[in-house]
Amino acid sequence: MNLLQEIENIYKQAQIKFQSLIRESEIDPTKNEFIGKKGSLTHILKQLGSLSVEEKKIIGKKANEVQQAIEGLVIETRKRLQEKEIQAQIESEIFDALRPTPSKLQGGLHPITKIQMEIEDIFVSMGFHVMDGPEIETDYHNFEALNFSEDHPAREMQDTFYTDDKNLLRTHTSPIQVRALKLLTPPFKMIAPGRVFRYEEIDASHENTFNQVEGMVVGEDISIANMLYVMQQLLIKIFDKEVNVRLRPGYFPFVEPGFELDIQCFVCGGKGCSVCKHSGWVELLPCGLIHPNVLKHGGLNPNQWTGFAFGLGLDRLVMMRYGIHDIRYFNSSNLRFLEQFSQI
Ligand code: FA5
Repeated sequence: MNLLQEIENIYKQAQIKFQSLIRESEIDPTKNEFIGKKGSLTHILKQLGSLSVEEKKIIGKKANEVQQAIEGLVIETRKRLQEKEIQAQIESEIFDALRPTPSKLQGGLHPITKIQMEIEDIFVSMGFHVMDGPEIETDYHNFEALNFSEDHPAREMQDTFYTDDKNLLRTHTSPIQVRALKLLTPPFKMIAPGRVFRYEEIDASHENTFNQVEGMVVGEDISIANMLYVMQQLLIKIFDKEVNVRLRPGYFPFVEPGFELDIQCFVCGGKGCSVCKHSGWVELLPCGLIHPNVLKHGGLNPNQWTGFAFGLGLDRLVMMRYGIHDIRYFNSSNLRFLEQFSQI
């Protein structure tokens, strides 16, 4: 076979070989087979020295053309395989919302959402409205109307993020008390679940983003006994077993008198752990009789109207109900944690 034919054959082989490649990593070794140091075309080029000037011209020209053509095959093949890879990736990532998922991957409600829904049902069965309020609040609703004057030291306990226009991420659900007083005609009963935010040092029982359920009853002659009855009903229905509670004085500018209702820690059974800060008790349900100034801000006459309010710490209640030893699981998006509740 003469050299020209050999060169033609090398090109044909190269075409077939590059066409058959399926992985980008195969391109360089294949290129070397033909035009690398020990490639078949290089081998022919090395023989050019022994040819006549005339033959050198013809064979050399042909060899150069084929070398360029093989370089072209390399570029073409790389492009083809890269496009194929991108296409395969796109196809593997297609999200078909209508395709049924294997049951293990099916979504479920977050444990906090579940208990919130249960609490709403319990209160609706007692004749309460369920209300909502904005997460970005005015200073007036979050503090001022709740009897926290501008320089009140109790504001320090609830630091938060402020927007440029002096609004803030609400630090509790109590601003909905003020909104309810303006919106509803007394006598009324309402609860308002929602997410709240505080500049907080995070630990096993403190988050910077957590959930509360505000409760408020307004009527004539509302007493602490009425308040305790409602709290008791809530705890009996949520825990479905006897719960040890303790009531102690608590200070909140918007109630008078104010109380802290603590429950015995379910995580350690009262022995002491990181959740209850080794006290055996967990602060869960602060409450009290509505301060006359708050009623006035709501446009009600405190000589006629009375009431009680409470602010349940929903995350901690869920922790007690399921014996969860760290609040940080709730916002962690950890599927191993969340899946445990999807079947409950
Ligand atoms: C309040 O937020 C008052 N607004 C509650 C209230 C309402 C009192 C109506 C009286 C009348 P406090 O800061 O204690 O109070 O929070 C209420 C509950 O939220 C606590 O008992 C606790 O269960 C929960 N809580 C407070 N801070 C955190 C936090 N950083 N992480 C998780 N839960 C929290």
